[in-house]
Amino acid sequence: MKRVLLTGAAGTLGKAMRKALAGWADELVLSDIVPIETLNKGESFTACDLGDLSSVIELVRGCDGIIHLGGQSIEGTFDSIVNGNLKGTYHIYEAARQLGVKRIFFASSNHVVGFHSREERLDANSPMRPDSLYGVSKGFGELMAQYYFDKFGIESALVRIGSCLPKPIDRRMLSTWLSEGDMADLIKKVYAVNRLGCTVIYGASNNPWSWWDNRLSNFVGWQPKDSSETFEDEVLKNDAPLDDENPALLFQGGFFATAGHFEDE
Ligand code: NAI
Ligand code: 15L
Repeated sequence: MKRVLLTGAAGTLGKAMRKALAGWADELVLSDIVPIETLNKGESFTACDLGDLSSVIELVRGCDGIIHLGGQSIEGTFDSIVNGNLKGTYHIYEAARQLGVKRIFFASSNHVVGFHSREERLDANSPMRPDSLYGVSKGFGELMAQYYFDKFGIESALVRIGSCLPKPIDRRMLSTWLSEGDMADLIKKVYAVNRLGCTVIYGASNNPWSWWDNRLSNFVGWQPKDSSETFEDEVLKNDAPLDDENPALLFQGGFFATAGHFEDE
């Protein structure tokens, strides 16, 4: 890869991917609404609000791939989600169309399907059942990607990330955990595969308790190496089980499915 844009570069995953992808692209163009002061070799930084189309077009100019992590990453009011996630994702795709970028890694979320029961096994054909306005916004992003693929041929990986952090920290994450190394490897595979199309991929490591089946995206060649099993004893010791009656236990999205609904004032 020559010049790849990383949106949301100041965030948790952005920081982790900067490290894990060092040297992979000739230039990693970091962007965020929050400034990044210290740059490593092969990185540049451009501040940009994803909600502003003309700034996003200037940001995307000269890039040959986009890893789109930027935006609201948890539940919030509708207004808080509109700018980064609805407008922002549209702006990324529209800039890609105008400037000829052919492939996008879109950080979707497990919360697109968070209202499925934990008894179900999901694959790429399972219906969306968002558990939050945040989950709805990721579903919107996936549909935007499909539209730009069908009409303009822009390919996307729609990566329904589970819980990406250095190690699983609660019982639910024994099912949803994605290691940072497996995530970085997925990004590389997404840009290496000959034909990607517009493909849903569940972003989880090789966890024995996973709820998700990635056989429909096997052609991408991603084989996660890590497993939450390594941390099972530690998690069970440190994270008390939820009360059996807690409805969060029923749903894959956990507390996103049961937490309060934020209303704009
Ligand atoms: P984060 O909240 O730490 O990072 C998001 C970044 O986007 C922040 O640095 C923020 O400043 C930036 N941002 C927000 N609004 C913006 C705007 N209008 N313009 C420009 N930048 C803006 O989130 P995290 O954990 O790093 O997640 C990255 C992406 O992956 C998010 O899209 C999130 O929804 C998705 N994801 C993350 C998961 C995880 O386990 N960390 C799980 C599922 C999805
Ligand atoms: C997400 O989509 C969030 O961005 C992240 O903060 C976690 O809460 C994750 O899902 C999860 O489900 O664990």
